Amino acid sequence: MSVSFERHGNVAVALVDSPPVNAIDAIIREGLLRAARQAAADASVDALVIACRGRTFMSGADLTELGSAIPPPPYSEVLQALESCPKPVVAAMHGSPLGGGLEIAMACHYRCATPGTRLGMPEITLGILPGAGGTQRLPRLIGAENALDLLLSGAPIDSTRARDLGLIDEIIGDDALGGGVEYARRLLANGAGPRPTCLRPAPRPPLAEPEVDRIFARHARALKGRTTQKMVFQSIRASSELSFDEGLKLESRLSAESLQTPESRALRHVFFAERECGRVPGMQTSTGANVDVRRAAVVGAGTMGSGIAMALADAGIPVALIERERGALDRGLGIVRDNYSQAVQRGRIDEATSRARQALIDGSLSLAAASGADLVIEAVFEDFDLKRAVLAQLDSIVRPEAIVASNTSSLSLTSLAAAIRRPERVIGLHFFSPANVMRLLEIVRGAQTSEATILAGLALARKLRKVGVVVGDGFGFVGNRMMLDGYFREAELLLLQGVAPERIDSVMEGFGFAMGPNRVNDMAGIDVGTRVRAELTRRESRPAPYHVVSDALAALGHLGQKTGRGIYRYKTGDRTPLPDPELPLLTRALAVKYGVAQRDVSDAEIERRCVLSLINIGAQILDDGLAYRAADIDVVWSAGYGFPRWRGGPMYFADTVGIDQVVAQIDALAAAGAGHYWRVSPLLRQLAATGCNFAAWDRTRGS
Ligand code: T1G
Repeated sequence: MSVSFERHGNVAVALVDSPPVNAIDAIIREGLLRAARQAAADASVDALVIACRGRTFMSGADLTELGSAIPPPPYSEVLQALESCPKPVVAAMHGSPLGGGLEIAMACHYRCATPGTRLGMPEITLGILPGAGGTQRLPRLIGAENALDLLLSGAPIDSTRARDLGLIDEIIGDDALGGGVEYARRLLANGAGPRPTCLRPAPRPPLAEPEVDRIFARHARALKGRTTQKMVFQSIRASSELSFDEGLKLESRLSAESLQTPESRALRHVFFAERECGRVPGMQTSTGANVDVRRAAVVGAGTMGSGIAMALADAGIPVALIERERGALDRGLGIVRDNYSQAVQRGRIDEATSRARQALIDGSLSLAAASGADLVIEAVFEDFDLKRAVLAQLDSIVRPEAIVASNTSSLSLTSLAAAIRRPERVIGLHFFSPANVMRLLEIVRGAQTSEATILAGLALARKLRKVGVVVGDGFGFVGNRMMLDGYFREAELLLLQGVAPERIDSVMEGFGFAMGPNRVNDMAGIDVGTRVRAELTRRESRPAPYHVVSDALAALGHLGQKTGRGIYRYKTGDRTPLPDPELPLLTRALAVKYGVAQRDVSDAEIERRCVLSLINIGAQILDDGLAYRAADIDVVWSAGYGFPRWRGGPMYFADTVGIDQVVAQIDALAAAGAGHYWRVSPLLRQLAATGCNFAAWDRTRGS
């Protein structure tokens, strides 16, 4: 970890080298400060270039430093030294100059970047207001409206866009250091001098109202329930209303405040949890053993299979998409085609990329097409006998070292694996629909799955740019178990008690879920859950009333959006849920049948019961050894099930409520007569008794 000071003739280079991502800590700040002073003092130096070794220019503040007081020197001192340097200072960027990294570049006098560079200010995704001058310098470089847009989005932009906006001056070749030095020489030859960003004119006040509204509207969905954006706006507005120094002071105060918000703590928890879950306690995750997937095959070209094929093709992996019948295969390939052409229409990819990706997907009517694959994923209809038969057939076709995966969402992987002679190479890959979009991948470990196979699953998740969480082979794995035994079951009990579905949905959307449970159920299809639960009852039993509303609706053929009627009603071609006047009749009859009393339930109780049910089953899952860490469960629920990321996931949320409180509330529900369902999980009880919480429990698990 270092910042070296090199000489390239009359151009000095401060070269940062702190793997893996050059996150800025005290050593880097100190090194840059020294370099700025040395360049200023040394008469033989005419210009200073800041560049980085490794895969990226500085990717932002070291987030592990942000928990407590940041050690000296402060960012402000380093940036001031760079900006006031009497010789031109050039930032030469590659990789992902993000957050504090980009703020350092903005304090330089000139900026250049390699063609593949992705520049951005992701702080909002961590609930942080930038604290190194970003909100004051960015508007001076690209205008207040563009700055607001970039800061609210948190997403990176490419070099071309950055140049068009005025964020960088030049796109150089692929070698950032060489290109940076060469650019500095050109600047010197042209007589260019220092050009401090802070001296550029402030953007003219006020920010244009309608444009601000449009920008906020553009990011409204992503920022639902959040507060950081208010600070961003306040700070950007200050850039045009206050002097540069006053603006910096305001930013600094707000940035420190932002770090203390519950939202920022929760978002940072999820950031690290998503990286931690790539490591399995007791396994050497980083040391090889990873099977390199060069060719893949997917059996079953339904919505799921086609989506998985696209996910593989998007990662550059050639894939055989296999179906039994021509018609089904054509439908699958049609899904692929439509998806890619939509992506082109929406400007996500260009025509050439779309063609290249489609060319990687090869339709076939024969299982023999799986013979050359390193990874075969079966994604046929969710039926045990069918899946087992497909796996048995594959057994004699696939290469002995190939990994065989099942995309089951509910069946026992261990039982399925018995169809294969080498069950150690069988794994569950539970993709979420649409598989080419959703980030979560549950990696299911069967009783005989080997370490090498699990590591290969994790490596695949990384290659597909998904977040892979290793889970045990219990009913519904982690996500669906918590949904069916916890959240959705509670939502159904509320229906039986006479609560309107739209109220349950609006309370849970108010809590921060993207969509309430009843809307999700209707969208996914009521029959999906019914089928999964039928599988469950072959293995385990659940006390009544267990999902009796869904089962009754499924029996009536009210399967949700696809039939125009489920928990809600729908007009043809319209997905807006409308109350179904017959639903209360159905729920009342079922309530009588199962002895459930109908009563008034407050919004607070709706929220409490839905969330506590998640926490309790989550704890049970940890007790049963089906997830390694509470934080893994947080990742599953925030990445795959719409739990608000800014609340950190259900287990983190439990810690913020207080484990004592959680246990007391569940005990109170049990005492109120809700019965067996509200038995506190032993782990929760134990944590409460020892004054511990999930974060502390995770720390005892190691990685
Ligand atoms: N701080 C500490 N560790 C970090 C880190 C950071 N900023 N970024 C990454 N890591 C670790 C990560 O935990 C992982 O560790 C390893 O690096 C590789 O990461 C003052 C306040 C740069 C695009 O938000 O988006 O600047 O698990 O697996 O896929 O105003 O990391 O291997 O032990 O993600 O190639 C703003 C966050 C900070 C950038 C690389 N910056 N990082 O992605 O690798 S706030 C960010 C990323 C700030 C200023 C404010 C990505 C990446 P381990 P990785 P990757």
